[in-house]
Amino acid sequence: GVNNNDSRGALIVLEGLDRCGKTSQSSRLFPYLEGLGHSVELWRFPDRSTSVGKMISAYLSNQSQLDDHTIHLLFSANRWEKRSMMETKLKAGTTLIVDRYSYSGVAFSSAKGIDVEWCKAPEIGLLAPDLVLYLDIPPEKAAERGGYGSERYEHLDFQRKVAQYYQILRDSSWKIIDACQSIEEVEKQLREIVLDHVITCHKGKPLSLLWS
Ligand code: 2DT
Repeated sequence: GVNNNDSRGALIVLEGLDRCGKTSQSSRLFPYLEGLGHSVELWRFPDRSTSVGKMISAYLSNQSQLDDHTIHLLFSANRWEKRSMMETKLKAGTTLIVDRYSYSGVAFSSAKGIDVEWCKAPEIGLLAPDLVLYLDIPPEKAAERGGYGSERYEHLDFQRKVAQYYQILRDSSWKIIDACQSIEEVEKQLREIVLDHVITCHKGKPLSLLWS
């Protein structure tokens, strides 16, 4: 690898509506960075493999019902249970490409009518991403892409609300990518931005915490 002992990995988060292309783009970034000799892992939230993750998965597939606040805290707990592993990996020089993070947590729960600040509170102290890539697509366009699956949030009306809350959460550090472009064009733009950030983190940019 290209890492020396004291260089850390980058925490790179992909966000966006359902069907915006996050998952395919994450899986394209992975071999790209690996091919350049970087240590890299692909993560996603919710992580459905843990016991908390299994509760979340049952909820999303409508096999269980939970109060909106309760499921919000479970999504947050699912990030907290991975926090120390995340820090260990980053400090060991591994770059993490993460498909959804706290911004999904806040945007989706706020879209149900829960107060934004309440939604942010349990996320305070989680590791802040070095880079947030927002794959921007109008909800109507996303809905046209092979349609939604059968999970709880996969409805146009709800996705419209989520888009509004992503809008409120985004700050000037986010990189907004037009996700209506071809897969190849989006991939090309992501590669440039991501590589730049990986190198900055290797040079010793300190880790920071949410929300900052
Ligand atoms: P996937 O389809 O990407 O597996 O997402 N969600 C996700 C939340 O409501 N809160 C969260 O904290 C996270 C990470 C977004 C499953 C759905 O779960 C939503 C879509």
